[in-house]
Amino acid sequence: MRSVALPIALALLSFASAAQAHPKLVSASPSPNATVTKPARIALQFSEKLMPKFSGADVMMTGHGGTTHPPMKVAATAEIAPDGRTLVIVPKSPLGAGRYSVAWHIVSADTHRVSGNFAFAVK
Ligand SMILES: [Cu+2]
Repeated sequence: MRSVALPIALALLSFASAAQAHPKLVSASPSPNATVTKPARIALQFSEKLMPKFSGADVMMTGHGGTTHPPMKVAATAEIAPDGRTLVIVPKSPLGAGRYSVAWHIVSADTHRVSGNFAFAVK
């Protein structure tokens, strides 16, 4: 009996871990490495629902006028859109021309923690 039960247990285990894949960033607006005109908001859509309390992003200005400077944090609010899986960041004042990086960290509803970052430019 043992020789049959073990393979079944292993098969169930691998099925369970496949079902709990980590959340992924599906799309971002502005998209990574894009140059855009004054975005009113930055939207990051993930593959799974997020826990609002543990999900957020920091937006940093990293350069402007052709120069690079130490990252300067942009004042912004972050909230989860009604779909439950999109993190929306709204800068308190419009983003000026320059380069920005977005460092995001999220916890999905199944408690997986993932983080990442990308850059875009405003012309
Ligand atoms: Cu700057």
